[in-house]
Parts: sequence; C-alpha cells; structure tokens
Amino acid sequence: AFPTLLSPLDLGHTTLRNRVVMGSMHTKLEDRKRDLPKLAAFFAERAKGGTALIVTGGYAPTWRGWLLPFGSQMTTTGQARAHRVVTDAVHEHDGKILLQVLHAGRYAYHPFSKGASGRKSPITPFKPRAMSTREVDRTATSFARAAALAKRAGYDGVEIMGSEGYLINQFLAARTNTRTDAWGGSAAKRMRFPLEIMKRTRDLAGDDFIVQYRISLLDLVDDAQSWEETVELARGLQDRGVSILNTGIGWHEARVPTIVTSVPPAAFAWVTGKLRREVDVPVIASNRINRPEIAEEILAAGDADLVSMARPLLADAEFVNKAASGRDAEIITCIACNQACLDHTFSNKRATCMLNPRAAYETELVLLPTRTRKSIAVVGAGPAGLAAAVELAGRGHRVELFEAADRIGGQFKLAARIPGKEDFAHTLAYYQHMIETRGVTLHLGKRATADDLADFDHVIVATGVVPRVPPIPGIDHPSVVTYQQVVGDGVEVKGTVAVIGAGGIGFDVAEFLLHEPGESAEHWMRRWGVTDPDQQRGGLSTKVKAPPRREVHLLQRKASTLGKGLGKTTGWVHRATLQDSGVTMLGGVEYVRVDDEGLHITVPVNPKDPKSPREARVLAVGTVVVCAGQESVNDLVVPLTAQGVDVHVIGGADVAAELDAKRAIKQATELAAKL
Ligand code: FMN
Repeated sequence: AFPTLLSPLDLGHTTLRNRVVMGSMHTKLEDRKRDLPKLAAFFAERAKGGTALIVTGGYAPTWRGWLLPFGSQMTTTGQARAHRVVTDAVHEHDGKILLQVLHAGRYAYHPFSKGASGRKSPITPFKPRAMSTREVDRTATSFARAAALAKRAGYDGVEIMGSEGYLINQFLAARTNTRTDAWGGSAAKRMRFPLEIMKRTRDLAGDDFIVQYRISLLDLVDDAQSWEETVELARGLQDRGVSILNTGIGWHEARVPTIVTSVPPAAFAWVTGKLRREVDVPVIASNRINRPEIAEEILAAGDADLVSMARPLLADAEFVNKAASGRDAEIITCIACNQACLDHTFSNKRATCMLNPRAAYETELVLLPTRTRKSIAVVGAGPAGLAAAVELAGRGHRVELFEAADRIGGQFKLAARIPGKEDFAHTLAYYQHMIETRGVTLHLGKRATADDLADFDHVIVATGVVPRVPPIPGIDHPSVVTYQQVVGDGVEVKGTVAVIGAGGIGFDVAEFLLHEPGESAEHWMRRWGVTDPDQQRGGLSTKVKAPPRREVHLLQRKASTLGKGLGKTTGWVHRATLQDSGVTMLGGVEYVRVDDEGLHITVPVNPKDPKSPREARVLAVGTVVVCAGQESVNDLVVPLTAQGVDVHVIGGADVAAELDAKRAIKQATELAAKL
C-alpha cells in the first residue's frame, strides 16, 4: 500500500531496503559502556521491525564536545570495540546503522565548552571559549577520526550533525561566528569548517562508507544562513562526497516550535523538497512525519528520497513491518507529546515513550505469552485501562473491559478535542483496533459493580478521576462549569471566560476556547513567523497574530510563573501561544466568590512578590471554567477487597495528583507484564 516508502534505495556501494530512516535520538543509553547491550536491544527491535537505516544518538568527537559532563563520545579504539554489540545486533536483522557525530559547541552543558566564538547561548548557563585556529583544525579532524572509529566498530556510516544550533551551525552563522581567521568572516570562510570535516571524513573512512550530513535548512534564528549559502554548502558537501543529506529544522534556541504536537504533520517537507531540486544526492525529510501515508505522500510528491522518523519509531518498533503487511491500523502513532522522550532527556532521565514504555527498556520490560491463561476484568477504558487490557490480551489472557461511558478513552478523549492535539485521536483509534484484534470483550455504557466482578481471577481498577470542585463561595452559580462539561459535553461558553487552574488542563481549555482544530501548515507558519528561507535568512519572519476569538483570563493560586509545571520542552510553546492570543495570566490569585457580577478575586499588588499587599478585582466574565485538579474514583476497591477479589488499582484511580497518561500507561504495562 506504500509503494514508494517500501521501495529500496541504491546508494552505489550499498542498498537500503526501504525509505525509512530512524532519526537520531539520544536516549542516555549511549553514555555508559555498561548500557550498550540495552542500546543494542533497542536498535535491534527497530531493525527487526523493518527500519532500513538507524542513526544513533549524538556522540562527541572530543570530550569538549560532550553534551553533558562525561557524555557519549567516540574517541578511542576501546570505545569502538565496545560498540560491536550494537552494530552486530542491527546487522543480524538486516538493518544498517550510522553513528551520529555531534559536537555540542556552546550548547555543551559543562564549563569546559568551546565554540566558534565566545558568545554564550541563551539556553545554557556556560559561556564557551572561542577555539583557537589550531583547535578548529584539530576539531575538524576529530570528526573524521570518530568516523574511522565508527567504521572499526562495524557502523555502516556516520551522520555528521550540522544542524540544531550545535558547533557546526555555530560556525556557519554570523550570529555565532565572529572569527577573523580563516574559519570566519565571510560566508565562504564560515562554511569551511563543515566542508573540511566532510573532506577529511571521506578521505579517512573511504568510499564504502555512508557519510550522511544533517544540514540546517531552516535555522529559525536571526543572523542565520541565507538559502543561497545553504545551497552552496549542500553542493560543497556533495563535491566532497556526502552520501545523503538529512534535514535539520531550527536551532534549539529558536523560539519557534519544530517538533511538538501542534506542529502540523510534515510541516517542513516543503523545504527538503526545495533542497532536493538543488542537489544530486538523496535527501531525507524530517520532523513530525508520523504515519506511513504521510511518509508515502512526501516521497511520491518528490519532496524527499527518504523519510526520517525519530519519535515515531520510539512509539512503535514495528512501524515498517506493520505498514508493509497491511497492519497499519496496528501502528502506535507518535503524538509528539515529548512527555517521556525529550522531556526525560532534558531532565537527564532515560528517554522512552509515553505510549510505549518498552522503548529503551526492551530487556527490562518484557511481555511474554502467558503459560496460565487467566480471566481478568479491567474497569475503566482510559489510557490505564486500555493499555492494561490490550497488553494482557496480547499475552494471551482472557480480558473483559468495562466502561461506563459509551466510548473508550476517558480523559484522553478530551485531550483529542484540543486544537493542536488532533493526533491524540490516533491513540484511541489504535486501542479501539487492538481491542478488536486481540479479542478483548468490551462492555460500553456499563458501570461495573462489585458483584459483576466477583468471578474474575484479577480485577484491575482503572476508573480514573473526576474533576475536583474547589470550595469557592458561589461555585454553584450558573456561570460555573467544569472542563469536562466544556470540552467533553459541549456546554456553551458565554462572553469573557475565567479559567480557574493553570495546569495542563487549564492551558488546554484556553486553547480550546481560542482556536479552531485542524490548523493548516500555512496558517501555522504565518502564526509562528516561519517563511521561505529565500525570503528571509533562516526562514524567520514576523509572527502574524490573529485577533483573539474571545477574552480569556487564566488564573492560578500559586505565585509562580503560569505553566511552570508543564512539560520542559512543550510548556513554552503553550505559554507563547496563549500570550499571542491575548490571554491574561494571573498568579497568586485568591478566589473570593462567583456571583452575577462575575468572579471576585484578590491578587498581590506586585505580581512578583506574593507577600505584597493584595488588591481586590472583579473579572466581569460570563463563564468560569474550573480546572482545579482531579479526584480519584476508586470506590470499587473496598467492596471488591471485602469479597476477596485480587484487586489492582492503576492510573488516575491510584494517583490523581496530576493527569498523567505517561504514568498510567507505564503502570498498566508493568502490571500486564506480571500477571
Ligand atoms: N537529533 C539529533 O540530531 N541528535 C540527537 O542526539 C538527538 N536527540 C534526541 C533525543 C530525543 C529524546 C528526541 C525526541 C529527539 C532527539 N533529536 C536528536 C531530534 C530528532 O532527531 C528529530 O529531529 C526530532 O525528534 C523530530 O523528528 P520526529 O518528529 O520524527 O521525532
């Protein structure tokens, strides 16, 4: 069904079996030698699942280029030897694998960083020192040496990381390269560093070796490269023997989102297509390509020769095989939530996947077919219950799933209705399909009682949460509604709105009230000021803000910045979106009462000082939406335990402190592995 996606690609000295590349992801398993067997298992599953070409997470070519202190590096023959376990595991399944060589430059999170110049980046606390002329020369050679070591380790090639604002990008842009020696000054001199790296790498590694280069096609920062310069670089790399050009989008310090859920699928494929028309080597499209039909469309339209999928292959190791065998409905689609992948990376935790907690835990979280088939009831079809039911049935247990509502999904159903989170619907479609495929008996519209459950070997209580209603005078006023009523039940919202509670749900509700679902890529680009790099250096122009659809106040009791508790790599996007839509955000709020005049509150006179005197305000709103947390629903536990039933409580029914599908699915999967 996906003829182009599944067609091989001849690279001359070698052939890729299809067009799917697993994009580079640093999982943290790269950093310690003892974790390499786990890394091998992680990649082996993806190779076994049909991926043609895998790119490892970034490895520094010198210790100064570490991302973090004692981070991953490829600098010695000993390190190369240790990687045999990784390359052998991939080759065993007929996959190919490249080692990514990444020098962090001024993005390094340690005090020994060096960059093209001495300017600190806005996203790291450490000021780099400028490399000396000799150091630049030696660093260029270190990339080639890392490639030679990778070859010894059995890698099929390397990817030179030239994008996302790391060292090579820092050389390329006037923004970060203020050198006056042979490595800076003019565009041609700034380009010399990557061109030398390419030349030396090809010279040292030989012709029978893939050298892929990740080129920054949209820098999305000021004082960046022009399109002309980008094309000149691409052709220079081609002249020096590059095998494949991969797409990089946006420096890490860019204030334009490039990978989160609200970035429309395949939003940047057009710029890869633009490059493809300028060069003769294969090019790879990247970012937010998460379904086989989207990948096929990009390839068939001629925008790329290959597609990179990074997070989608965390979510599903068998992506390619499922697509190839007509089982694409079984694919776990990446929803770009970043909750368990990039957010983990930025908190120095191992990256995995919210929807697939086995990712990067292949040897630790194992779900084998059961030897003793049990009869198991799961109560509640939110993420916890769905994951438990589907995984248990996958192991061969007899599973019945009870859901009080007339559809599956629980709180996740609400998320799927938020503009920018349209992809969440794929998750529910996946579970619906797997319930059928794995023969789970689904009882919809059925609120199970303890008596209904008495005869099962195990009962899993995954009954979720209900919204918490805070004890504010006038909370029963007709203008007050819960987020469930607004987003779930379609209760109409009148006039200006106050949202009580600025956690993830408060932000979601504000977006729901302000934006339409299904934003086009063109509209998204205008809103974030992304343009054709032919028009503006780095593809960055000014944001076009639409007049807000309604006035929204987002309020919280905590005095901290609103949205602080949101995801590390996604929170800023939500904050910026609401700010651009004119939302007033107030922290340190005390709620006094709700009446016909609106919502009465007090706030500190100085918003930065919660202890400053308070002033009273009346927000003349037509609707107050309550997003003030949740309470667990677990009233089945006591009667079931009294009946002597083996009860397990998971998800929001267990802990309602925050709405947390990541925790719910992980807990469900771990339980399913044990029963
Ligand atoms: N890109 C790199 O070039 N080098 C890295 O080391 C790297 N580490 C990443 C780690 C994580 C956990 C994630 C989610 C992404 C990382 N990326 C890295 C970026 C991905 O290669 C890719 O560009 C991004 O995830 C968008 O593509 P996707 O939508 O297919 O996931």
